[in-house]
Amino acid sequence: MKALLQWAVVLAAIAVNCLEAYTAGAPQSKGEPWPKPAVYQTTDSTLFLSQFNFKFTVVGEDCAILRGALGRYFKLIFYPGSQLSRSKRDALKFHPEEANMAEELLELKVNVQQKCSDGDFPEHGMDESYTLYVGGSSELVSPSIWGALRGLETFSQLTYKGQNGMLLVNETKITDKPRFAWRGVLLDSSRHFLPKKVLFENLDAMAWNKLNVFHWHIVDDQSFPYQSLLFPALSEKGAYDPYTHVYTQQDVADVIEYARVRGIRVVPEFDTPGHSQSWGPGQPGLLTQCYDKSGQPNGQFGPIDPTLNTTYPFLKQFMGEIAKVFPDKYVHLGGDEVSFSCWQSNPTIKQFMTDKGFGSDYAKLEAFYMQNLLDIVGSYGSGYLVWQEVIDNGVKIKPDTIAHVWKSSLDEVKRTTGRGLQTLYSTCWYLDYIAYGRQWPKYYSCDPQNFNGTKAQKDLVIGGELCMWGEFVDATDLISRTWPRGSAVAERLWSPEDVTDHNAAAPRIEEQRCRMVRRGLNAEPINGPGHCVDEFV
Ligand code: CP6
Repeated sequence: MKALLQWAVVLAAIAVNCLEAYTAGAPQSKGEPWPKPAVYQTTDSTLFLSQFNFKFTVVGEDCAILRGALGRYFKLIFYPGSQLSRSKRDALKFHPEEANMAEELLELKVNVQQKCSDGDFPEHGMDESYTLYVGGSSELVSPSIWGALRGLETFSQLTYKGQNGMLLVNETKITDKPRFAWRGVLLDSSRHFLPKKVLFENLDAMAWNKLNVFHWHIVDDQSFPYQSLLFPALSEKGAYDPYTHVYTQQDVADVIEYARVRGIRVVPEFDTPGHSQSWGPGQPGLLTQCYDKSGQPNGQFGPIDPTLNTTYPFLKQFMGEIAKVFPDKYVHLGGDEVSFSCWQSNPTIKQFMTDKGFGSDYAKLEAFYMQNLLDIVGSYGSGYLVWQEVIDNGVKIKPDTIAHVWKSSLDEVKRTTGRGLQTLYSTCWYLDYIAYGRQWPKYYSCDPQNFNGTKAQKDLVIGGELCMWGEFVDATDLISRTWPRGSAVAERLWSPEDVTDHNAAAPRIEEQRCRMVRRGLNAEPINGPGHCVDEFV
């Protein structure tokens, strides 16, 4: 009977999949950008490019971020996939005798209008707009360096290899800017350690999809890989391995720098008072002692103990360090999934509840803790995000707090924005969750502003984040599980509201996937059977 049922499920899956069939075998190399630009006019008029003659010319403001990007994009355009051997690269080289095209694109002028400095950091609400003209006199114009980075990505995507192996670009006019300011990826380096190399790969992929926030869920119950300056025992005792499975201060700085020059912010999350088991060994006295029925400590620990007068001085020092180490104005303070059973078992906490007049409402104790934590972090001038429970539990929050909705429908977004809070949406983008068949149209169709609310409420939706929780994800599967399904989220967050037709998007996301593979990323197939032109050459 059970076997029969399994067969029924498999057959149903196949049937559904056939209905949704999409033939991925079409030629993908057309130079269609992903995510789709706000205004995108292209023609059949074609130019060719060669690596011997083409150059970027800086005609506006100049800085090291720009120079670095020009180098990266030159390589991505002419030598995608640094894994290609020298001889294979030579085989792809431009052969003048094949040139029967009328025009060669010799130059792209790059015109950044506002001064950029070598040490600039991307920030929430930065200007990422640009205009790009490719044709007679090609130019990329952007107010800021961040828009120039987005425009260079688009330019690189417009180039494609023609029938005779030459690199081509169509005459095109683009005016572009993001729909949402906050377009994030959550990675979890606690459930499994994620080596720097794979974090870098993921940051590359984010830049290729115009995503701009790396939400680093760096520690959690299972391990504490962040090597703290002030409290080194946290990772000494809480990391899976205190030598190999830690992010040193240098590692953290390297990740922030790799992201920065790509216009990506790094927002760390230190999730408390729950999800904090790994803090216990390195900071004795921080976690709540749990008691058994006979009133004896049972040797287990619960969430951070909100009643001890040592808790807040520790948090003040620790969060002070975090505010210095991570330059972004925002830090994520967690506050999700706090289990009350250990708090309920502890006699000191029971007494504290009585003294404070909380009765038996432990959400009030959680709110008390979060209140103190928010005041501490606020005193460092940081802005913060919290998971939705913190709002649901009625914590008095600063008006600039960002609510992060992860477990409820858009009704919750209606509520949080109704209370005047900026809101970030993730519920529909749990990409660590996998299933058979084409899943991306579902991610593509989810719109964080698709609730019944006022214009003011819609404007408070600052964007969204895909979540890649780490229980079943490590360096071996992180990339293929995140990409290219994450590209579906990226287009939803960047492109205009009316870009919603997943049938029209299918050949374009197919090209984006093949582009990422060509650039050396292990992005998985998402449209069923097919192939990428140029694969395995
Ligand atoms: N870890 C933390 C998690 C989750 C959350 N917080 C989570 C909950 C439910 C699902 C997936 C992940 N693993 N710290 C919730 C925000 Cl389905």
